[in-house]
Amino acid sequence: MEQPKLNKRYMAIEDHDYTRAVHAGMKIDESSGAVAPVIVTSTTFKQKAPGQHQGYDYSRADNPTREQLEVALGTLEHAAHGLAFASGLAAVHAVMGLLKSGDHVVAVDDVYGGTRRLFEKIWQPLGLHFHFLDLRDLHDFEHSLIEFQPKAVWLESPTNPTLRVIDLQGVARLTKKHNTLLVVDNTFATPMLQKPLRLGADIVLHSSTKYLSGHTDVVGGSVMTNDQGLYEKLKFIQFAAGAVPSPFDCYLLLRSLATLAIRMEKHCYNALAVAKYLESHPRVSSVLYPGLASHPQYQLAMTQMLGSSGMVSFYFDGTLEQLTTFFQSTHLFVLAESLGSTKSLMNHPAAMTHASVDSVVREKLGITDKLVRLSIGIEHPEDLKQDLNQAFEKACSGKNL
Ligand code: P1T
Repeated sequence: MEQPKLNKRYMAIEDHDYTRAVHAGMKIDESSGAVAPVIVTSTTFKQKAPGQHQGYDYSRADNPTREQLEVALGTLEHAAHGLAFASGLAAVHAVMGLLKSGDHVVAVDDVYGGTRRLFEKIWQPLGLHFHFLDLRDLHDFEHSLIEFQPKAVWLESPTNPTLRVIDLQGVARLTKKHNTLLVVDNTFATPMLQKPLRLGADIVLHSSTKYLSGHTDVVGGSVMTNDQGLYEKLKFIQFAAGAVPSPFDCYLLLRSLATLAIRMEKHCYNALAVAKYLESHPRVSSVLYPGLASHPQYQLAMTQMLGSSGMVSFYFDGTLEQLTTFFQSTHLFVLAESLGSTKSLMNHPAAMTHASVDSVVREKLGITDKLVRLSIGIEHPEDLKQDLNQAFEKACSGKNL
């Protein structure tokens, strides 16, 4: 088997991030000496006198297990502050709470379908104005800042599901110039592979459900920032609106974060191997993966990311009937929503994660009926390639061909 070279095309996670991932937010419990995080399930805490407590009065406001997770989340993004939410969309919703009716938002057009739905179905009727744009062209982007004077710019990079890469430093330079808040959804890259705050973002957000959790067993969201004022507002929204994760989910996430660096290393390695395999397959018309030299923003990805992560999309060259057979024929890849798991997953964005996006918009973005999104897990890459291979064969052999 040809080994991808251990260089920037594969991954170059910062040395200390391996250690940070293991130790971030971890503290020995002083009362028992417990090394693993203690799950504090109590919703309420005894007060010595009315209003006099030991830092915790009610778990929606503060909880010791959540606090450990929030320290860990902040540490991994190299941020002063981290906040944990009940889901990625709860985190998005909380950040949107910073804005008010009449404000404009410029958002990347290829944003996760659920984020777009939240913007269009919940926040737009409340008076916010959204402009969904291709943010790859910085000239057009600056023009939109001048035209709409948005209060916030919202982007993902790489985007979901077409894996476009946006120049974060270039965008940040312009949002600073035009005094606009820059929010980056870093779910696909994770802090191991990309640190948007360092590149100039004001707020970084994650669906912790994905790589941060990594085992398809926690729904969560997180928000990180270095800005004290923004943190205080977001902390208030977290407390007042109450979309907090359970202490058990916080514990699971803390446990998962310890292996984030080594998982991401393997996701990157496997994804490059699978992307190269797909690129040479006759039933694949094109592959979208920022780590492939054929990706239009390959150079940019190589400079702003430390690895291309585990998401690979491709266009199936065959009929829809054949594609359905392909989806039904894998043994390792599971046809399921979500991503970032140790297990490999596959998704048909047009019918699943992005079904809520208007079909004309989908088509324009390249989210066609033939687009397949793979979340490459940490299995052996040869097994993954073989699994795809036999599924292609089943789908495209005999009378189906
Ligand atoms: O599912 P939830 O934890 O609420 O996260 C929402 C979310 C936010 N941002 C990005 C980039 C996402 O991909 C998601 C969720 N995405 C999927 C479920 C998916 O399969 O793409």
